[in-house]
Amino acid sequence: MSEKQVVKYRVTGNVAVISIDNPPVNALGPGVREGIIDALAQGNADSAVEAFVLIGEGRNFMAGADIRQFGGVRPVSTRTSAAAIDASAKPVVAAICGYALGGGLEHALACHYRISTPEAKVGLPEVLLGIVPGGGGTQRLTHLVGPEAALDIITTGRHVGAYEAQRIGIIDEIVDEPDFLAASVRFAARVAIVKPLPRAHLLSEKIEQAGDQALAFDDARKFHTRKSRHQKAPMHAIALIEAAVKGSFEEGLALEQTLFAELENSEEAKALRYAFFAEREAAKIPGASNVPKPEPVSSAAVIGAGTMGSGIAMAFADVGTPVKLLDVTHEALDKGMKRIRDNYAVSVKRGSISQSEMDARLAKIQGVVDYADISDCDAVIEAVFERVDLKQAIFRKLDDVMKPGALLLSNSSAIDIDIMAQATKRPADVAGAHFFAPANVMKLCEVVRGTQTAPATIARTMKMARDLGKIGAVAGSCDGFVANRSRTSLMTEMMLMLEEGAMPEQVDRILVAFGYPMGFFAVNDMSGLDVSYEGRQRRAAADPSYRKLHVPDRLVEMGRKGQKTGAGWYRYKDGDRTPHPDDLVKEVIASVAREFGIAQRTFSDEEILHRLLFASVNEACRILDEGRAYRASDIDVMWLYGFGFPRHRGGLMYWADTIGAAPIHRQVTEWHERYGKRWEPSPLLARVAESGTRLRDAGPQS
Ligand code: T1G
Repeated sequence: MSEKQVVKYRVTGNVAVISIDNPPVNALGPGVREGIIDALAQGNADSAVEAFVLIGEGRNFMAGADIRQFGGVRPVSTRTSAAAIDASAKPVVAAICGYALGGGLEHALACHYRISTPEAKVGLPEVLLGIVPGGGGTQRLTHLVGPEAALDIITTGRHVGAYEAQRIGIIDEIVDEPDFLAASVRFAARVAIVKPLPRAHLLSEKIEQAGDQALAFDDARKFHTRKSRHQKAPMHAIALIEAAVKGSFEEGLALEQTLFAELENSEEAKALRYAFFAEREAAKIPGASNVPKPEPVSSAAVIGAGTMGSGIAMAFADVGTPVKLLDVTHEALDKGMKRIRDNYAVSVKRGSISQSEMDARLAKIQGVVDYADISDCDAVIEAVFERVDLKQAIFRKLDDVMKPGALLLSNSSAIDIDIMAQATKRPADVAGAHFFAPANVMKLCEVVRGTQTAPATIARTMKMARDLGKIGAVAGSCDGFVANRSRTSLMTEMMLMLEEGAMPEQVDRILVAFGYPMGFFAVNDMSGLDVSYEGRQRRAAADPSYRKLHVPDRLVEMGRKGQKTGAGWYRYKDGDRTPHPDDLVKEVIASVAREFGIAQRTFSDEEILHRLLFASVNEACRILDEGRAYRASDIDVMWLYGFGFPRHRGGLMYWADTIGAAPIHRQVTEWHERYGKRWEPSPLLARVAESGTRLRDAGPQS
């Protein structure tokens, strides 16, 4: 069978159209770069051709290099095919629809003109994959837009919309016409006679205007030293932009090639590539291939105007979906609406959104107190207190009022979804949609399937999450579902290690050094030690075997609830949020240890890190063994997007593979002998260790 033609060439009038046809996103897979070079040669040799249009078939221009090809051999580099465009004797017009990202934008930057549809987006997201642009993008973009804009775009990897791209000089003209290709051909015919060809790398105006950017480069380095502590790519990107300002184009290309090669197979880049694909794999639901394409949720209701309910309502309003926020009293509703207005006002003050955007989003949120007012919504999300009886009553009510086919969802973080489903006559329509606080900010939405939840319900809830800009991942219904259940083991271990002598400040230092933005004790001081206190007391009262966490209990009973009381795990000076270690906490720990006869000792940093993470790795293996998660990489997605696990480490299970299942299993077995049941090794962990396979590839069948 002939190799699929990924680059097509045809001449219309005096314009040769080069179109990329490599679904699903026109990645620069095998044959694309070669095809572009061949088409350029063909058109430049044809006297009837006076200009080119480079365009993508389907929804996108080009999504950049084929990320699956990284680490392998690429016969032709983006640098080469981009250089062929740049050197063309006849003008090449990049006609951008959809996305032009990475190597895709680099090809467009090498073109002599760039036009786009109004909806187009461009960007150089390589740093998000732990690398730098390798096809001349750092040099050409800096020449085109100047160092300041180049620093912003390349070190953040963000997408730039068509109008902003036009304003800063990436896009020459925005074409809002039904036949974009025909308009592109007309544009090319028009510029065919313009000489000399405008070549981005020859433009120096924006660089000269910027003058000495030493301060800007220093500021960028200071910012990324803090923000991207463990990542080389942003710092290398800064060096490349500086090279574009200070040196020749050829020198800049050479440096780009060197730094790209250094990063391409770095541990950071491999982990970030894994995270990229894990996120997309999480969207795939086994056994749902015959489920029809789910309808969007075009209207929603949220029950409960508390912190979570308000945040969920904002998430819908943020994407323009009308949402009704229901609470049983006007007072509660007014409080929730005020919270929403205050949150938006903070965003306006910060400049994240404009006042008009705030007003538009508020207009999407309607407060109601009567269930009859939400009956027509496509989805309803219950977000009330974690009380079984209350949730059951609500789901009985929803079953009565909601239109057929509506999604009946619970934001519960732990209560078995089946309990809510059994309160209805339509259990197939019931699922969990577990958002993470703050719900309008955190990207993870844990979609929880009850035993009777229909695949179509899961698929539509996952689409709802994606349309909200969230990352959905499916969890089975068990205590704590998957994300919280896998993390609770870590939190328990963290509290118990205190009794053995590991101090909060040591644990937090290790977690920050590992890559977390904040230590967990400092985070607990922010959220409040009292938040989980009541739940622990209830569990202790209900379950005599429950292992009480004496140290946090004592602190709460002493009134040390965290920042809000000026002291918790740390002491805080008036008005200052800087955590200061407190000898009084050490005394509480020592007192608990004495009372319960626990020997105090010092810990190595490695033991603390391994005690914390191995506990969760073992729990994640139990979760997979029970079939509560489809795949280990889904758990990694939950940790990345729900708990801020350092992305450059790939995820919990990806990181565990850097240690190895066998050493982890040996250590868990040793701790099982020392500490008892909570450390009982998961049989799945034992099987993976025995088989020598990877934890990140594990699934229920492992
Ligand atoms: N390579 C390989 N596969 C890709 C891909 C890529 N660049 N981009 C997407 N896919 C797959 C994806 O895994 C999924 O596969 C399907 O396409 C749909 O993706 C030389 C070296 C373009 C904004 O970082 O940001 O260029 O799950 O669900 O929501 O200097 O895809 O169906 O099997 O995300 O419409 C730089 C990455 C590369 C862009 C579209 N480029 N892609 O979003 O679809 S490095 C990127 C995206 C580079 C140069 C350097 C998004 C999208 P499957 P999707 P979408």
